[in-house]
Amino acid sequence: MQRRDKLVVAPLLTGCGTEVVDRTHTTRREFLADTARAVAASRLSMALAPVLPPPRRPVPTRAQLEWQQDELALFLHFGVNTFTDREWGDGTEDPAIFAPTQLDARQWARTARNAGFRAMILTAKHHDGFCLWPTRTTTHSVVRSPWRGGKGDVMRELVDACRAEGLKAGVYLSPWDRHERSYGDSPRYNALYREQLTELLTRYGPIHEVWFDGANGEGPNGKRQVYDWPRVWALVRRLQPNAVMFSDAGPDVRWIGNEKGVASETNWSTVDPKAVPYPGATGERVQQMLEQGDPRGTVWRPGETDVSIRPGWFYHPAEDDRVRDADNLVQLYFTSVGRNSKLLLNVPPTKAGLLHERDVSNLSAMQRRLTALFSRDLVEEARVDWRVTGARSAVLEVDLGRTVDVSVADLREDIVHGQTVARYSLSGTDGEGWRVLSSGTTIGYRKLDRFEPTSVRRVTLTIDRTLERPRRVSLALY
Ligand code: FUL
Repeated sequence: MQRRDKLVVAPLLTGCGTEVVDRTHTTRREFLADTARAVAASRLSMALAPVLPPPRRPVPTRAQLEWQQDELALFLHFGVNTFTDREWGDGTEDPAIFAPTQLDARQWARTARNAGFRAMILTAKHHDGFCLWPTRTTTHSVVRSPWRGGKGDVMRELVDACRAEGLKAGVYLSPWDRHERSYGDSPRYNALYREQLTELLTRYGPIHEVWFDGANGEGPNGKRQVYDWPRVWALVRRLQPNAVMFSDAGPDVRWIGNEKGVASETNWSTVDPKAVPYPGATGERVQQMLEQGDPRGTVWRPGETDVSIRPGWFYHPAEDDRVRDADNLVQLYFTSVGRNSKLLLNVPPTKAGLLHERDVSNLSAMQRRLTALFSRDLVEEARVDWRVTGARSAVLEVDLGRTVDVSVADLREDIVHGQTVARYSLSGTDGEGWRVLSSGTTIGYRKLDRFEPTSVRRVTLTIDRTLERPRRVSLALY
């Protein structure tokens, strides 16, 4: 008697589902023998099967990649505080005090573009609740100000200036609102906040970054406002799918953990999203995640370094002599962009509505310094040899063909494929002994190392540890 059985072979490690093998058996013994052979074969295939590739490590979205490649964005803190000379308004300010006499967003945009910046982000509403655009949600706005006869719209002027100068536009909308009566009445205020966002994200064309700060005070009813971040984020995704959202908790870009302009030397663009559950969360683990990211992180969330060119975020005449100079600004570039971050530099407009001449001239001096510094890459005409030396190590050897002085190394991973370097060192020789020029941990989008000018003819970059099979790292020397 012949029986047809369907023998089910679980492929275990092959990872491609269950195979069904059609066999013909004559006796029960044959069936058992066949089964035993199949099990042995499957064991063999277990032994021979390649180990499953580890889950893919995170990579940036196109928006996150472009955001990082832009390197520099200008932050503009402007509003009633500019006129009261304060940092935080309390919401009782009379809208009539907002009266810039020469507001010229083209001057902001030209300054930004000439200094190498690629985007501008405006505080459309700060904690005082005064709206710089004619919103339908409140009368506490430019509509009640004498500026442009109550017909003005700073957001519109910013966006138009960005378009005219080839910059991207972004918006800051403070969730904390010290003017709004519904603040603290959580569902009501959350609905108003979403309406404000909707106006900002539907009236002005493409917005490339939406900036959320986590400030969360008490409402006039004494109750703490509970923000509904998941709904806010979903709204932004729907209205501006190409925008990146910034906050401590991302979801696209994270805060770098301080406002001094200094990213951590170790800076992974991946994070564990559970470690910073909402903007404004505090704690040691939160702080470490913001500063350093996490090599085992499951999401791509690069860090943004926000800092002001002056001590305050808003313009104060008393700080005109305390504007960061070109040296200081170049240093900021090294400690932000040069540490796998992006620099969001605040340059606050004056009461006139213009960027102060001191700030403008220091920015353009910074740009000249950076252009001069990076004008000639000595590796460009050199012989370069890249070798993978182990599962997690590699070496890049450069022969410059002649002895030259170097003082800056510019290292880059191709982050389209993610970030993998965890430790490296760079050494050079002019023919007599090798000297360590710099060493570090992460590289990411860009790592800039400055060191004492050193004469070298050959330079070796040793990648000691990576998280995955090493991918080529690029090196430029200046
Ligand atoms: C902080 C605010 O409290 C400051 O005023 C400023 O806007 C800064 C960028 O974010 O949380």
